[in-house]
Amino acid sequence: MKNKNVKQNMKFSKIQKHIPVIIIACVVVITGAILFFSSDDIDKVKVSREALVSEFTGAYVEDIEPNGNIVEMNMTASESEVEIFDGYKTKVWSYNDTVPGPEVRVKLGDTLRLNFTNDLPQETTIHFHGVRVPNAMDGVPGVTQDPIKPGESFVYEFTPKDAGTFWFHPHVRTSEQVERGLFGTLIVEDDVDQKYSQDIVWVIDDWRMTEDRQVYEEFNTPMDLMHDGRWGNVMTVNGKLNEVLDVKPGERIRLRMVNASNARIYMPSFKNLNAKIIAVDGMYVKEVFDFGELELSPGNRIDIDITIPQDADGQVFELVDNFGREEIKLARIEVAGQAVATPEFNFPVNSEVPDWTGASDIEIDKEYRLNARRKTGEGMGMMGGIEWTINDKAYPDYDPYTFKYAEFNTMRFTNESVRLHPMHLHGQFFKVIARDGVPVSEPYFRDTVLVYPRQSVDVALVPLDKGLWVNHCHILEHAAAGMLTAVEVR
Ligand SMILES: [Cu+2]
Repeated sequence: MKNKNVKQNMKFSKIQKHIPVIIIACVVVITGAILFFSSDDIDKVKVSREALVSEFTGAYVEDIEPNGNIVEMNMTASESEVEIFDGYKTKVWSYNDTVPGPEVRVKLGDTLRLNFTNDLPQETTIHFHGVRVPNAMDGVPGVTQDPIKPGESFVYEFTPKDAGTFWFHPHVRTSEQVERGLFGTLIVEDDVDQKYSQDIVWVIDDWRMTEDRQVYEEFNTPMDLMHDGRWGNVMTVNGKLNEVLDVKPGERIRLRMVNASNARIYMPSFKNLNAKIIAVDGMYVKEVFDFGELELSPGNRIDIDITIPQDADGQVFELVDNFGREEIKLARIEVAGQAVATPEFNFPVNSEVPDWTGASDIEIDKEYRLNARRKTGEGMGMMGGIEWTINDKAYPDYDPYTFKYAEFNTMRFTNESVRLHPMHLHGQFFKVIARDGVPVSEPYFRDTVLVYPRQSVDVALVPLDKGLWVNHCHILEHAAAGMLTAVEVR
């Protein structure tokens, strides 16, 4: 017995000695099992491309039945003069003699017929930014149409498929022609618009001007190309240095902002005035969010819904830009008069915008590496030429990519440079699904997304519009220096 006891004690003490090792082993095995099974295999059911397409269905129409009403207008691009600074005539290029050009308004379902004449000393075209037009109406020379020569005319005709805020500009020597003043807005109205007290467009632009208040006529300078494009020294809203919107207390305003600058990015907000973003790049958001939290890159549009407080008589609300180090005043709202009843209705959101949760797990179909290189055969140093590349190619050298029509497609913009690139895709809306590999859920579609230095941005789309569509940086100097490619939807 004694011996047995001793033996048992010895066994026990052996086990005791091994307890720490056993515990550690158990912890390792259990932790491993948790890590192995939890994130990928148990909790997360991987989404399929098919499921993401069906979630998208209904977010916007594939096509629209024209209502038979044709809105016909004549538009001429020509050299003219405008008065931006009191007492100074600034020579510009304009549509119908104003900068911005016409604010074209149609109702959803209307067909726009634009009889366009080119009276400029250069070839030109018109591109309707963000509008899902038939491919032949997209205005890209060498891709969808021949350039319109001086003295020639062209009829642009289409029925916009989406209501919202859009704009148009040339797609020939764009960095020069837009800077000289060629741009206008296309507003496609829906029934909601009639409910607002006022429905206003503010086109924000910057100009690089000389001391005698003329457009500085060297375009695509090496400095512009090496940096973030041509940033101006004069800021205008609707072509004015001090744009003012007069409102009454209680009014509810739909304010549509367009960035028509060649390169400048804004982070606009109102001082002391709450406003909600209801649409981005023309399209209603799924959930409204605070104005002041979204960059307005060249090409982008932001629509906001503002209710002027009932007790705001005599107040002034300034629109300011805080993208750079110094705050810039852009325009203002001045409140005066008897208060009016505020129109009451829900924010006009689009509940069909897909969340696309899990979309960032889908494999990236096409990566676009964005970078710059010295142009071969040119000198060294500051005066040397630079070209901006997508996957090591500078337009007109490009590698077209095919989007599968009505399927879930993904693309990644990888910015290998230290410059900003607001990337714009013609003819399609997309959604940002990840930044630097981290899933994000923006409650809205876009047609232009800002890619910060060294950042990667993943986007997804279900293309419903067939054709060959260009895809480029909307810093117009970068596009001029090669940062343009094309995708074919088929
Ligand atoms: Cu760029």
